[in-house]
Amino acid sequence: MIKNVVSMTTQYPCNNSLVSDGSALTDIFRRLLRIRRIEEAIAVRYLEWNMRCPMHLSIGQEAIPVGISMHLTDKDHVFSSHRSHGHYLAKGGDLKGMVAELYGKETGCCGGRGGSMHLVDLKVGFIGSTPIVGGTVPLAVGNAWSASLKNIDRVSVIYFGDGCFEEGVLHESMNFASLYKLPVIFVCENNGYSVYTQLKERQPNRKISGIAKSHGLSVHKGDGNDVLGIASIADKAINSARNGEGPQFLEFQTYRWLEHCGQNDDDDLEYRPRRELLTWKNKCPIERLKTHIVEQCLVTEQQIDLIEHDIKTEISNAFEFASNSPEPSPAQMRNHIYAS
Ligand SMILES: Cc1ncc(C[n+]2csc(CCOP(=O)(O)OP(=O)(O)O)c2C)c(N)n1
Ligand SMILES: [Mg+2]
Repeated sequence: MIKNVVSMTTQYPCNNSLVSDGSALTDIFRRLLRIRRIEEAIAVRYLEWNMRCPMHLSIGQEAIPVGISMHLTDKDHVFSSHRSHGHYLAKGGDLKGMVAELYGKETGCCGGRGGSMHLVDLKVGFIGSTPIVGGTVPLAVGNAWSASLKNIDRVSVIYFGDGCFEEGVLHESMNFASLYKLPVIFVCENNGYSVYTQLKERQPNRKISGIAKSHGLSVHKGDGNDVLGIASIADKAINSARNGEGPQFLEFQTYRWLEHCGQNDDDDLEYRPRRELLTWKNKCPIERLKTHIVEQCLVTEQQIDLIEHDIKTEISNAFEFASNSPEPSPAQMRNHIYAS
C-alpha cells in the first residue's frame, strides 16, 4: 500500500534488501519526484514575477540529498548552499513553508526574510543556507564541534559544489574537522561547473577526493544519479562519523540540467560540450529508479500515477497557501536583526 503523505522520518537500513523492498523504494521514488516536480513548478511560476528572489534549481541532482537524508535522524543537522531546495525538502522541510518563503511571505520558513538562498528551519534540523560560496562550511564544522564537546549524538552534514572546493575556508574547515575528529559529513555535489566554467579550466588535473584525503578525511566516491548507491555510501559514512571515526568526505558526480541561476535551459550558450546535457538527461536519477521498480514489478504504473497525483495536489496547495499568505508586517521589520 502506498502512503498518501510523504514521510521524511523513516530511516532505512542499508543492505541489499533495500534493492527489492517495494515499499521503501516507492517511498524513495516519491521523495525524488516531489523535489523534481516542485522545482519544475517553480520554473514555470517564476515567470509570473511574484517570486522575486534569485533561484538556483537542482533539477537533475535530486538523488544526492534524498540518498543522504534517508540515514539522518531528526536530531542531525544539515547546512546548505545557494542550491538549497532539494537539501531542505529531503531533510523533511515543509513544502508550504518553502514556497511561501520564495514568495517573501510571512508564513515562509524564514518569515519571508530569506528567500531561496537563505532557507532555515530549525524544527527539522535545517540550520541554514547562504549564497556566499563556502559560507556555511565553517558553521557546519562549528556545529559538529559543539556536538562533540557536549557529547551530543548528532552529525552535521554540509552540502557544497565543486566550485566551493576552490574556497580556502573549505580547506581550513576540513583541516580543523580532521584534527578534532568531528562528526561532519562533507558532501561535494560535483556537477562539473562553477556557473559557466568547467572544472578542468579552474583546477589542476588532480582528484578533489585526493585533496580531501590528504586533509585526513575518510573519502567515499559515487555516482550522484544513483540514489541507492548514494544511500549505501551515506549509510556507512554517517555511521562512521556517529561512531567517532571523524569527518567523512563524500564526492558525487552529477549534473545540473538548467542554467546556473534561473528557470531557463541555457544549453544554447555553448559553454558545455554538445550533447553533454543529453547524455546526463539519459542518466536521470528518477527515471533510473522508476525503471528499476517497474521492471522488478515492485510498483505498478497505476501506483506511479497516484504518486504523481498526490504530489501535484500538494504542490498546488502550497502555491495557493503562499499566494494567500500575508506579506510580512512592516512593524516587525527590525525583529531578528543583530546589528544595524
Ligand atoms: C565567495 C563567493 N564567490 C563567488 C560567488 C558567486 N557564485 C555564486 S554560485 C557560484 C558557483 C558555485 O559553483 P559550485 O560550488 O560548483 O556550485 P553549483 O552552482 O555548481 O551547484 C559562484 C562562483 C559567491 N556567491 N560567493
Ligand atoms: Mg558545481
